[in-house]
Parts: sequence; C-alpha cells; structure tokens
Amino acid sequence: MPLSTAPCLALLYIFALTLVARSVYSWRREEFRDCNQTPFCKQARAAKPTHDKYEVFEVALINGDLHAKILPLSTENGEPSTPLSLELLFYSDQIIRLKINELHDPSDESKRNRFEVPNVIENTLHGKRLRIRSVEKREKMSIVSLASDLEIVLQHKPFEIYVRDDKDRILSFNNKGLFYFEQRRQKGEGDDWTERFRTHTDSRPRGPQSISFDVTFHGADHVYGIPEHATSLALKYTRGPEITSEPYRLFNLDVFEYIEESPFGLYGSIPFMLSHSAARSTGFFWLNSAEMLIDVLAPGWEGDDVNRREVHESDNIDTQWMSESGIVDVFFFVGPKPKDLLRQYTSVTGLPNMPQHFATAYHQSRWNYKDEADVLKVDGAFDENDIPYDVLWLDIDHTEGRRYFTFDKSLFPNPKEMQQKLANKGRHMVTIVDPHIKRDDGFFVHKEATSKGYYVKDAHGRDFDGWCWPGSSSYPDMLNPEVQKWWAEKFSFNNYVGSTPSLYIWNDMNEPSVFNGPEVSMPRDSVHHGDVEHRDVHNVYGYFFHMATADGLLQRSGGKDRPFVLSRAFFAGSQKVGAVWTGDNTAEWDHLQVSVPMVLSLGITGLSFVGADVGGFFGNPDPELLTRWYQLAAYYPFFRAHAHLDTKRREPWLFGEPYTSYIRDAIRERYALLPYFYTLFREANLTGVPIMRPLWMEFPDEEMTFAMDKEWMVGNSLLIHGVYAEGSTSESVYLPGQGLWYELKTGNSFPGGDYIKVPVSMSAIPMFQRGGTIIPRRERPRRSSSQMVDDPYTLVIALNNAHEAEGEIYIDDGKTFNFAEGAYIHRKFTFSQGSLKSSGINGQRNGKVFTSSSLIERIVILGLELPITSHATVEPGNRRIELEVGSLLLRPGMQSNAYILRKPNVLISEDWSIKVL
Ligand code: NBV
Repeated sequence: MPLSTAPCLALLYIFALTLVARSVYSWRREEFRDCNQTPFCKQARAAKPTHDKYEVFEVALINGDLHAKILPLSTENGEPSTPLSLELLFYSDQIIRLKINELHDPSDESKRNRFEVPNVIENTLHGKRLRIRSVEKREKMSIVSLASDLEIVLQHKPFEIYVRDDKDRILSFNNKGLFYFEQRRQKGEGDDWTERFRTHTDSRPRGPQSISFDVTFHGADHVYGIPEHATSLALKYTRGPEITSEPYRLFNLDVFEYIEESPFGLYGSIPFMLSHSAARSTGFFWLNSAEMLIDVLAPGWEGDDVNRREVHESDNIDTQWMSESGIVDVFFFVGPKPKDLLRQYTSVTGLPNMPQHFATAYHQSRWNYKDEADVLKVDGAFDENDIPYDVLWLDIDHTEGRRYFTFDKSLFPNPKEMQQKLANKGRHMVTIVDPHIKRDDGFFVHKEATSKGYYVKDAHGRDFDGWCWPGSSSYPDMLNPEVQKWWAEKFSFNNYVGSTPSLYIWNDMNEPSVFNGPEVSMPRDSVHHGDVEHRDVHNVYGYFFHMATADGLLQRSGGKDRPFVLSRAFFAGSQKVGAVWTGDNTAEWDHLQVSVPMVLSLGITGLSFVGADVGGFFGNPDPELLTRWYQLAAYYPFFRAHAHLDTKRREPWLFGEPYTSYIRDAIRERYALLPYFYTLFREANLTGVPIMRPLWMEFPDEEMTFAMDKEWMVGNSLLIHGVYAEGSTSESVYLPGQGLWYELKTGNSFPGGDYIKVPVSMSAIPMFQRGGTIIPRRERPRRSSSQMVDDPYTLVIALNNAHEAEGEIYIDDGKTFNFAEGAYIHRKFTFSQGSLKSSGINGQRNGKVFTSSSLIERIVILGLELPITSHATVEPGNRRIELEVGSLLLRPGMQSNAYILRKPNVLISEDWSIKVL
C-alpha cells in the first residue's frame, strides 16, 4: 500500500466505525423484534387453548423413571403426527424433571437430534436420582408418589402434568391446553421457511420447530425471576383483559441505552421463575437456550376457564412459555420456602463460586483510563483522598486497535510494571477481553483461529464475519470444547504478553454483540460445532465464553487461584463461573431505582455476584445522584463504578466537599462490612441463597413485602432502604417482622411490622440491623482489602426482645481453593443470658488448615439494659473489662447508644466466652 493512503484509510475506518456505532447505538425500539414480528411468538400467542390436541399413551416405568409417548391428535401445515417421547425423572429434595422431545429416527435426515444445552446441569445431579418403584395407573392418569405427600399426576387425555400435595395442586403443566410441540418436517415444494426482519434474512434451513406451553403456579401471590429485564421484582401481567404488553423476552441482546420498566430482553437470560405466597414458594426452570418469551397471564385472559378450576384455587398465576427451538427439559421445584427453592435450583444448575476476597471490595472503572500515567494518577488520588479501592479496570482502548490480549504500546508501554505498582499496594487490575476477534492476518489470535477453523460459521460455511469494535471481526465457537480449551490457553502469561498474576478479566459484548447483525447480534442461521444453529445456542454463547475465560485464569495459576471474570452475558449456571453486571445503565434516578430489582432478580435465580455501574454508564450524574448511588451500591454484591467514554470524569473526589466525604464514607462502610459480605458469599457458595435478598426471602409470611423493591436485605441481618429521589429529606421505611430493628446511626430501636418515617441527610441512606443478629466488621480504614488481612474485628450485637442474638464469620485465605479442603475458619457467635460465645461451625475439615491471628478489638451491644457500672468477664483467662456506654463512634456520624466492650482481645479463630452480667 502506498504510504500516503494509509492515513486516509485509517480516517475512513474511524469514520465508518463512528457511523456504524452511531446508527446502531441509539435506542430505537424498532431495531429489536417484538412478538408480532417473531412468527413463533405471534403464533403461540394466537393459539386457542385446547384440550384435544395431545394424548398420552404407553406409560411405563423404566429403570425408575416414567416413560410415555404423546400423540398429536391433530396436525397442521404438513407437520408429522409422529408421537413425542416423554420422560419424568425424579431427584432428591423433591425435584421433578420433565423431558419432551421428538422421537429419534436415525433414518430421517430432518430428524437429527434437537439441541440439548450442555454444561449447565450439575454432574452431581445424576447421583441424586430417585428411582421410582411403582406407578399407580388409572384409566385417565398415571400417578407417582414421591415421599411426603407429594404426587405427580400424568393425565393422559387431555394431556396434563401436575404436582400436588395431600390437599392442593402446586404446579401444573398444560392445565390450560397451550402445549404445542412443532415437529420438524421435510420441506415441501413451495414451502418458504425464510424469515425477514428489517434488512436481515434468516434462511431457517431446518424450518419451524417451536415449542410452547403453559405453567400454572397455584396459590401464588406473585411470580418473580426470569432475568434480565429492567423492571420490577414482582413480575407484571403481560396479557389479559385490558393488558397488552410485550411478553418478557429472554434473548441475550446488547440493547443500547435500555429503558427502565420494560420486558425487553437484555444481556443475559435465566429461564427460572419463582412464585411466592405466605403458604408456599415454588419454582419452574426451562433448560433451553433459544429465544424464549414468557407471558404472565392476568385473570380473565382468553383461555382462563374459571369453570375448570377447583374452588380453592382462586389465586393461580398462569404463564405461557414460548421458545423458537430446542426441547422441553423443565424442572419443577416445590419449595416450600424461598430459600428451599434456591437450594433446589442450584442443586440442578450449580452453586455460586467463591470469589477471591479482593473481588468483594470496591472496583474503579471507566471507559477508558487513557494511559499508564492516568492509571497511576487515579491510583495515587485514592490514597491522597484516603479512599480505599481494590481494582482498577481497563476498557477496550488499552489494546492495540481492539486486539484483545495486547496492550497499546504507546499508551501502555510497561504493563507489567504498571500492574506491579498497583500490586505493591495490594491492588489488582482487570482488562477487557471481548469475543469479537479482529480479522487481521497479523494478529496471532485471528491467525490461529482461522487456521484451526475455530470460528462460528455463517450459513454458507464461511467464517462468520461481522462488524464490531475492531472493525471486521469473527467469533470463536465457544460450543466447541476444543475451542474452549484453546481460548483458555490464551490467558497463559506467555500468550497474554504483559499480563501478570494480579491481572483479571472482564468479558463484554458476549451476547454476542455484532453491530451489523440482526438485532445487533449474530444471525440465527450461523452454524456452530456439531452442526448446531446459532438460534439454538444464542442465550448460552456468552456463558460458554465466560466459562472458557475463567478456565484460562484457573489454568494460568496451575489450578491454584480462584478466577475472577466479570461477564455481561449470562445464562442459568453462570453463577458457577463468576460475576455479572447489569450493563449500560444511565445516570438517572430511575436507573438507580431499577438496579435494585435487577440485582435482586438475578440473586433469586442463583446469580448472586451482581452489581450495576455506579453512577450510571451513560450521562453525567450530578453530585447528589452519584452520592446516593455509592451509598446504595456499597451494598450490591458486586461494587464497581464505571462510565462511558464521553462522560465527564467522576472519580470519587472530583465533586469536592461535602460529596467526597460522603462517598468516602460509603466506600469505607463497604470495607467495614467486608467480613460480613465474605461470610455471605460463603453462604451463597454453600446454599445458593443470595447475598442481596428481597425482604420476603427473610420474612416469607409478610405479604406487605411481596411486591417491594425499594428496600432489601443484605444477608439476614441488614435492611437497606435506598434513596431514589433528589432532595429527599425523609423516607418511609418498612420494617418487617415482629422483632426489633436498630438504626446503626443512632443506636435507636424500632419494633417491626410497620412503616416508620426516618429523616435522611446526604450523609447516608437508611440502614437497620435486625434484632437478634451479630455482624462482624473491621473498622480501620486501609488502602485496600488485602491490607486488612490481620486487622482486628468489631462485633455488633443487636439483641432481640429475648435479649438474644447470633451471627457468623467465615474467613479463608481469600485466594486459593484450599478452603475446599478445610482451610478456613467458620465460627458462630451466640449471645444469650448475658453471655457471648464463639464456637466452631463444623465443616468437612480434612487436611488443610487456615489460621488467623486477628483479634476482636471491640464489641458493641445494642439493646442491652444494664446498670452503668456493669462489667464483663472474659474466658478463658477470667479477665475483667469495664463496659462503656454510648458515645463511641461506629463510623463518623454514627453515634450509637450502645454498650461497648473495648479490647476483649480474644482471637477470632478460637472458642471463648464473655459474660456481661
Ligand atoms: O467496552 C466499551 C463498553 C463498556 O465500557 C461497557 O461497560 C459495556 O457494557 N462496551 C459496553 C461497549 C460499548 C458501549 C456503548
């Protein structure tokens, strides 16, 4: 190329990129399909409920599972009338699985296996199989009794399946007669299977293959879950008398400037819905990674046949589930309480991983920290302003022309030294690695992927070529195990030149986002490993990408260290891999508010390590909004500030006083609570119960809380109420339950079961500790969490009406997997009859040991009534300590009416007791 043309080309390229970026990146609803433009959705919504479409026959018990066939009684449009296969499988903890598929016919080419999603279901699930010994066959139904009054009824005609206990139905499948399984067929002459949307054509060579059905949640007050949508926690009706909304859509999409209060599908999909009422919580999960749409049907919807209902079942919630392809592979969970559902669901899809400790602290990000000087300046400014932080993030512009695994040589000439400088202060870095690979023959990743044939193919069998940040790009085929392995190797220190052990990874754009693709994504007729169409795997692509990246970090450390990878796209099972965030929100109060139900919805569907961009990605928050966002986000499980390239800089000190102090306090409050958060991360890792919880998860009987999404619990002990409006000077806070709540700011207590009006200033948002709980804290401000390792603890004891309390602490090395071999400290604190005791919680302790020399330096007791002259005795040692009253500050601005024991100096790792009477 003549030299002079190079700059011109570069200019042209930048211009083209801006154009594409502009045209794609402006929120236009018409860029995304609605149900009417989605033929299978339109068809399913228009379907009349009918009970004479399918009939069950040949029911048999084979190896303890129930097998049967479903015969379509009437077919249309040349569809085959061959029977479908049905399997009912049972697992411990009363988990019921239903699979419906086409019967496999090796002689019929059109009948290649329909896609079944790999790598989501836990391998251990197989070991939990319950083999059924008998089935009661009646004329119209077959009944399987599981232990404890639970029956699964397979009704033959009309076809229906329901789960019931001794009194009532719990969950029903096809109670409304919306089941429809579109079998694949030979293409007839004149059949046109193509679908068009805007300028895109989907060739659909395999024809229509959709599935739809209804699920009824009996006795439910609300349904929740099925993220990701920017909408309320309790799902709204989408169809019914006078309701014409779009269905909730599950299709991983890069939706630019998403609006709050919309059922539109965002970056990730978890097809798990929960229902709740005071009587019971239930759950339903559909393992299917094709586009899915879900209607929540309001009473009186077209198919709502009240006459078919049993009298006591007035408060059912009917839902319709529709998917473009795949099979029926669904799970029914019967609770009965919300936390049981999390245990049941995560026993199927996996428990959340245990993050490294640093990842639970505060992260500072921006698109983009420009160069090494900028990075070091920001790093230094945190110290100058006495604000702790743990991780600094680099976005796409740190690379050589968006070639991931590289550093721009002029901006980041010494990446290793830069990382080392941060690491010297106990800090980490994260760089972004997206799935779009620049089609540049000189780029080693592209060269290898091309020569090995590792890219997703287009409908004509060529490497799919789409437009993204680097320009013309291809996408590694993450469905192929060999590609996953190859991708993981890219993170070795040899391959990723400039990376060091303190560098971790961020996966963005993995829906996958393709600027010039249909709906800003990959064409559905693209082809993956095993001749699988993209339409089948769309929603799981990002999860596989995330997984391969995390495997890379694991391998990089020789299997020693826990990986940390943040991902934008996700699927059921992503909790096993790492953290996610809610994508490109906006610096508006509404977005601050909707972040709460968004993070809660992810938590109750198993994905607990979640947060939203603090401050809002687009736009410029004013100091008040930014302050409120920090104050709220300090209680998100994942706490990261991030901002768009075009926004004004907004590092915590840039708005000046008093805001810097407010933000410093908010971040320090998170650091003070890290022992509590880390303990909750471990709880999630053991039980699936999320860190950030809706109130009804802790107070399942309290109807008042069922539709609340302005306040929530962190664990079982802290209630947080966000401030979502400018200039708010007082907030109405609902305190659930019958017990006491303590406002930590003042030490004042309030009885539960009512709203209270609390004055709010700019210094903090309302936060209450529940009576009956003990929270471990660390009050010494440090630069980063790793510098707190040996710091002493404070225990805050909030007594209940019976003058009792309990709490826990979990500690390990914060980095490796040694905890899985017993190297941890897990203690329980109990306060009763005036005595505080620390005792070990028994886990499986086989081999490795973790020790800590940290002491407890202070104990704060709220709700104690004692003469001021009282003292405490510490055992072992029979040491006497005076009790002090009040006036000690928990944090600046938090003066508390409490009893304080200074320097009990007992070890966090040991048994001891302290008697205060
Ligand atoms: O990599 C740039 C951004 C990133 O900062 C953001 O967090 C992602 O959600 N990315 C999206 C691509 C461009 C967004 C306009």
